[in-house]
Amino acid sequence: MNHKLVLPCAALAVAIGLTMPAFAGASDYAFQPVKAEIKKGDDVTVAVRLVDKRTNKPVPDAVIIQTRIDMSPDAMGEMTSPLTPLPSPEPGVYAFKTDLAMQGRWLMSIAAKVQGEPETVVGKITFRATR
Ligand SMILES: [Cu+2]
Repeated sequence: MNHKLVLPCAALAVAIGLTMPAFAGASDYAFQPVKAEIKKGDDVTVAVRLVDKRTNKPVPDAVIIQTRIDMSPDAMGEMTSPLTPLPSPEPGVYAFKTDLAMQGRWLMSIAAKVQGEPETVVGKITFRATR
């Protein structure tokens, strides 16, 4: 490699790395509960809306790569329940079937890939299972 090019290239890489988050990043997106209170029971639907915080618009066609729901907000992090994806009820809404066997708070962790966003978008959404 030409010696004189090494430094400018490194400087450019640093500049790009520093300026990118100002334009876009995973923090531009947020997951929100469609309905934060759900009656406890088997085969209940939990749904989250993914929004672009810059425009407040829902974000459709994200690829959900990881999900988990557990009772960690009520100190029962080992109490989990399987999540089965359901067809999206409306653009930007991601729904899952699960069993909320116990009354209390359930934390859903979700990771998604959004079109045009290189970073993985993650969310933590609390649902309250009621009697
Ligand atoms: Cu529990």
